[in-house]
This record gives sequence, structure tokens and C-alpha cells, in this order.
Amino acid sequence: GKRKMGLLIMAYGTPYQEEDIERYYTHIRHGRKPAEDALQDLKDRYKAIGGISPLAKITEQQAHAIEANLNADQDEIEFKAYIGLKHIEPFIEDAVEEMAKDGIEEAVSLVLAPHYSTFSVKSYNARANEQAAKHGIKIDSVESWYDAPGFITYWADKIGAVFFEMTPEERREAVLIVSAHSLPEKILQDGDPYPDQLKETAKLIVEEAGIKNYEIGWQSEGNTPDPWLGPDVQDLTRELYEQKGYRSFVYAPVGFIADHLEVLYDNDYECKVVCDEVGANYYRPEMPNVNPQFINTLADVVLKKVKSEV
Ligand code: FEC
Repeated sequence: GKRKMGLLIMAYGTPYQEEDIERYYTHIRHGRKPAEDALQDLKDRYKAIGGISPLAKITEQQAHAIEANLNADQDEIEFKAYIGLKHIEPFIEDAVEEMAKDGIEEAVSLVLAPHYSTFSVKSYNARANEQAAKHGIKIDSVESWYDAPGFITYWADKIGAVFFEMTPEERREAVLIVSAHSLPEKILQDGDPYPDQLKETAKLIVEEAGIKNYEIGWQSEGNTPDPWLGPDVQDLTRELYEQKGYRSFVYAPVGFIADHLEVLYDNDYECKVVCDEVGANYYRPEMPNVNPQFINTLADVVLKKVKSEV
């Protein structure tokens, strides 16, 4: 028979309904309940994007699509997908328990975020491995895929199409802002590769798309006293408008791969507010979600990892 392998797909997680928002936020805050006004603010942001985030459904669709793609592409291994989330059930630990129940002995894991950081990929993998060790399950983990060719091509095509639609005059005064979720600056002290990986993603995209005007930005920073990686995309927009005369802004939040709060609110509302205020044009190409070429790329990344271990 075929070799049986767990496919552990890890992602951030999102509230399933309004009542979940408080415990979800509490989990993000390492068990500390949010203040009433902070909670209300988060509830209002979910309301502004339609009540709830589409992320739960998209994560599920992505996991199933990657599994189907892998099983169609080769016939030595039968992959079975398990979703493990960071901040809500099914938690990463729940997914590993499911694998153990199904008799899985070996697994490959993939985090649905392209760039490695101690705050994201490292913590996902640590939780998976800790639980797996209890059952003697061996997990090989993809650590990052920020430079995967199909990922770069996805964005280069979408961004290229936006610039192509512009008139030559508009194009001359247009800039691409490539962004990821901000993290506390203290990650830099331990040599975290996160900022360099984002820069590399941006460089590869603009080379492929033939875009000259581009900048790196950070978004969605948390509400804590420590300094966060900047420039923030909203401040950057204002600064570029005033100091470099850009009049059209194309946002590519490449640190994310799905439609969710951080894109639908932080880009499509917050960045757009700044563009509207200064009188600039706002563009945000669609997110990868379950784009077939993109899913194929993720399946390739997983298969390469598995092959490198045999
Ligand atoms: O429900 C949705 O549609 C949105 C889901 C969502 C994604 C996401 C991705 C990342 N985050 C990362 C880091 C942090 C750090 C803090 C933090 C806070 C929040 C809050 C919400 C939230 N995050 Fe998130 N993030 C998503 C949602 N995130 C809600 C709490 C309210 C707020 O601050 O806006 C700060 C925690 C703290 O206070 O200590 C740090 C990173 C990613 C991208 C990588 C990944 O997907 O894992 C990094 C999606």
C-alpha cells in the first residue's frame, strides 16, 4: 500500500461567530482578557468587514486543495490533511491528537504564512512538535516559502495587471507597497530573518513584474508599548504622497495569503482612508486564497520537503 502521511496545515485562526471574539482575543493576548474598549474596537472591525472573517472557510478550502493536489500529483504517499490553528479550535495540539488517533506516524507541516519569524512559524512548529513527541509522531516542517516561484509569479501577475491598466501618466506616479504583519522590533536582536525575507519577496516580485517604484511597509501592528517594525503602511502612504509625489498606491500584503481582517480592514479600509484623504488612488490586488497555481505551488513546497527527507 501507499505510505501514509499526515499533512499538518497550520494557520492563525479566526472567531467563528461574534461570541468567540473575546476568547479568541484573550488567547492572542496570552490569556489576558482585553479591556472592554479594546474588545469593542475589535468587534467593530469585524462588523466593518461583514460581521465575521472569511478566513475560517478559506483556511479549510486551502487545506483540502493542497491535500487533493498532493494526492493527485504522485502515488507513493497518501496525504491526509489536518488543520491546526494558533488561536482557536481546532488548535495545533488538537490536530496532532487527531493524527495520533488515526495512527499517523509521520507528518509534514506547512504554516499558511510565507515568512519565517520566531513569533509565527517558530511558535507554530514548537507547539506541533511538543504534542507530536508525546505520540512518537515525526514531523518534518517547511520553515518558509517566501521565495517559492509560483508565489512570486502569483503576485507579479496580479500587480503587473494593475499597473498595466493604468494610463502612462498614472503609472509614472504610482508606487507598490509590499507589506507583512509588523512584529515587535525586539525580534531583530535575535537575528530574526523575517524582515530580510520580506525584502527578498518584494525584490523578486518587482523584478518579475518589471516595477520600478516600490517600498516595504509593515501593517496591523499590535497595541502594546514596545516599538514595532516600521514604517507603518498608513504613515508610509502619507509620507510617499507628500515627499515623493506618488498619486496611486498599490498594496500587496504578501505576508498574508487570504482575505481576512488584516487585509479587508487594515488595507481596504485603513489604507484607503488615507488615500481618500490625500486624494490618491487605492489598489489592492486580490489575495491568493485558493488560486489553483498558488495551491499547486504550496503542494510543490510540501513535496520538496518530503523528498528531501527520504
Ligand atoms: O480574523 C481574521 O480574519 C484575522 C486573523 C489574523 C491573522 C493574523 C496574522 C498575524 N498576526 C501576527 C502577529 C500578531 C501579533 C499580535 C497580533 C494581534 C492580533 C489581533 C487580532 C489578530 N492579530 Fe495577528 N492576525 C490576525 C488577527 N497579531 C484580531 C488582536 C487585535 C489587534 O492587535 O489587532 C499582538 C499580540 C499581542 O498583543 O501580544 C504579534 C502575525 C501574523 C502573520 C503570520 C500568521 O498568519 O501567523 C505575525 C491572519
